[in-house]
Amino acid sequence: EGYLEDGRTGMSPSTLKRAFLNNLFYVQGKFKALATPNDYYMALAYAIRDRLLQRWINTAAIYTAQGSRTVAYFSAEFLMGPHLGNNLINLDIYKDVEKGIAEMGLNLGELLEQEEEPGLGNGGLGRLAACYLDSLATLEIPSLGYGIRYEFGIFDQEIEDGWQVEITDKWLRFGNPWEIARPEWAVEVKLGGHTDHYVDDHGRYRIRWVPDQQVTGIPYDTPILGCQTNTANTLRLWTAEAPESFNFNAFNSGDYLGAVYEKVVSENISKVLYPNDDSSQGKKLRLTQQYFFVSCSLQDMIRILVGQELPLEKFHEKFAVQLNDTHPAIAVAELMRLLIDMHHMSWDSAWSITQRTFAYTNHTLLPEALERWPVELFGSLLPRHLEIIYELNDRFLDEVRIKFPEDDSRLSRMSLIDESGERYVRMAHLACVGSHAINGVAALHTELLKQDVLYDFYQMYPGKFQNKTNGVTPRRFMVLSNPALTELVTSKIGDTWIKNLGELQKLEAWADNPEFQQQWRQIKQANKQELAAYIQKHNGIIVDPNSIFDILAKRFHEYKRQYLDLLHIVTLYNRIKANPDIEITPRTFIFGGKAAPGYFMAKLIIKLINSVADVINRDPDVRGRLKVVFLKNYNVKLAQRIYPAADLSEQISTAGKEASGTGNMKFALNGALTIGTLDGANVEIREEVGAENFFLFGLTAEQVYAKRASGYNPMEYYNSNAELRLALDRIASGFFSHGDTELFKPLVDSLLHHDQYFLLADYQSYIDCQEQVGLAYRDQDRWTHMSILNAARMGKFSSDRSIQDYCREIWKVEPVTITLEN
Ligand code: 26M
Repeated sequence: EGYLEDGRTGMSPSTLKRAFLNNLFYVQGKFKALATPNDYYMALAYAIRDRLLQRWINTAAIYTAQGSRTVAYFSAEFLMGPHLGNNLINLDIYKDVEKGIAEMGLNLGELLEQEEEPGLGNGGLGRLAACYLDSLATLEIPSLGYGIRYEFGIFDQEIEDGWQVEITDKWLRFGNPWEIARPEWAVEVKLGGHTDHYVDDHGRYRIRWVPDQQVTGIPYDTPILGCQTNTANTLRLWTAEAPESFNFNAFNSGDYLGAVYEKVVSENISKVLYPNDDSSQGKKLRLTQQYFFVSCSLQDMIRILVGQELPLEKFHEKFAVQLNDTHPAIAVAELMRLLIDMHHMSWDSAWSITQRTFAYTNHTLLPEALERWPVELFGSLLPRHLEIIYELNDRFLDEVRIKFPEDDSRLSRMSLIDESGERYVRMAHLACVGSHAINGVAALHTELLKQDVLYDFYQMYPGKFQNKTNGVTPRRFMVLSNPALTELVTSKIGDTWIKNLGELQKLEAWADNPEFQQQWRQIKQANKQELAAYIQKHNGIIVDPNSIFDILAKRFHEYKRQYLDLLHIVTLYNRIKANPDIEITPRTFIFGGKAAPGYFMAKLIIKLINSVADVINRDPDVRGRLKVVFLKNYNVKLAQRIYPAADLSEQISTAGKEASGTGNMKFALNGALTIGTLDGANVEIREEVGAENFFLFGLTAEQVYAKRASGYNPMEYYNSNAELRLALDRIASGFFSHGDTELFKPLVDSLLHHDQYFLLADYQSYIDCQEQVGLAYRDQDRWTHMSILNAARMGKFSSDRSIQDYCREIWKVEPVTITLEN
């Protein structure tokens, strides 16, 4: 009573309100009559940021004082999604703030909508990094995320005449209240040039890198708050700037424009995220990005180490570095260079530290997606690193020779340099050799890595291989995105499941309780209604919330088989056209996802979905039974609306192609049932939920390999399956393209003549399985029972579990409790 809380830290509703109005006035310079929704968002964001800072500074102070062992998560992508809502959840003040905002006549949901999401990633790999930061903070593990502060993140997707159009993502347009620049910790990064081998004043042999370009890396820090803890870790992203002095000569010699040009070139390094999620292109700028953020980060870590008065020999004791795929794998050579050339350590000591520092996560089974760089390009950018890699390779191949004598083909298979044609540096091999642990991201994926993609490395270093099945954060993908379901669950089992997802199992006791079932259904229904309203607003299509919401949302890729989903849709359509009175469980097919701008087939599939949608949604014969919707610009924000509204989750990749998948986990956590193949983490999801609660179809990975080996002929399926033939013929006939028989020809032909991903082989099994889905949905009690069990059994797929496994089995780090005293 009468006591005034500190306006920047106090958590009471009245203090929060005062802080909000203060910020509106003093930060945004507005009063209510002139304030825009964005002003309100910013005023709230700054109020919340103030409350984070105290935790953030305390966390940093305690880590520094204790010299805590720290995880450094190196990733070219962090697909964070909007911060404000998540911070409200993790601070446990969402409800209070919602109420306070409402009392001022505003709507929190509308303010949250204002935040431009930081889309600094393509898809699964970048989102995984973001979930892991959330779990690391929640588990109170000292950790840093290191990456690139792209000025333009993943493009915004527009749809014009059914085609994907890319728009640059100007996410920093209105400023970013969540970051703080730290120019005092800027570092210099060298590029290009050549090396000098010389003898120093003390007669010692030394190597000097004489670069022809230099850039400055400026760190920008974002606090990563744990859930219901005082821990606030740091995401440190680097921006490239031209150094103040490097082009002084150019200025002196009067080449002003030349010097400014150099500045522009430097700043290009952190300009844009590459929008492809495979490694097909081999562009020099991409390698420059990778080296830039890795060098900045390792130098930063050395600064931290030295600041704590620890010797360089303790680098691997202070830090565990996780390489998120091979994108940061150049770190292996860079740490060697820093230790040897800059800090004069011996090769053997440097190598021992390097191997004990790094661990490598692989995310792909597609051999064509393994990163490799032409030796010439590599050497022109990183001449010293190429020398180091050659030396590493010599020593490594000696080791291989000792373990496997007289096996030249093994040597050339394992070499860090691919010499089968044009010469390439193989980044996965560098990562394997330079790391003490190598992991896949789901049990099946890890097994296939050992049997196939990394078979030789498994034979060489069996002890390095581990599995770490992916996980997702229940904070963002349940508590924040599905508040009604969160409340229902909490009313039955308390709220500790939020940090201990295994406790969801207690819901099994309620799976057949009629009242609980009804509440569960009502929430799903309300979530579907919200998505239906969104669809009406954005697509102008009216969908029926009583129909099955059958959803496929992920990046577009041939192996993910969006096209197989379409063949099912066209088959149902054909059935109705042939037999107008046929009984079909009404369905709304919803798609979302971006295609890489240069991926012709993926873009054509998007066009086909929109073309099929146009025809089906207009056809009175199917009214009330089928609708098809393509939601543009699938991103984290939209994903948070989609998962809670899904009845059916489509996880239909060709077995053996999807490393894990994480969308599959987010759907099931929100009570969707899965129709899926035995691929990636689907295998483990099915194990957890029980075969009777999972719609399985398709060939196994083994059967796919066998079929490929014995000569797969898709045409046989076409010839022998009338419904399949009708579906493909309908697409080829121009029925969905105003009579144009050329437009979709590449898609039809690729199935008939190649079908690399076995769509035709799996077609009938998929159709039959979908029939079972339709029947199951008609029995709503049975469906609800299955839905509850799916959510109840998702405990394993919390990213908290994944991170605990990484901590214990790879990183060997312990939690550090943060107190808020002082
Ligand atoms: C590489 C080089 C140049 C430009 C871009 C890239 C690149 C960027 C992203 C390559 C791959 C990228 O992402 C791959 C990815 O997202 N993989 C997915 O990772 C998830 C998390 O482990 C898995 O769940 C998915 O199965 C896997 O496809």
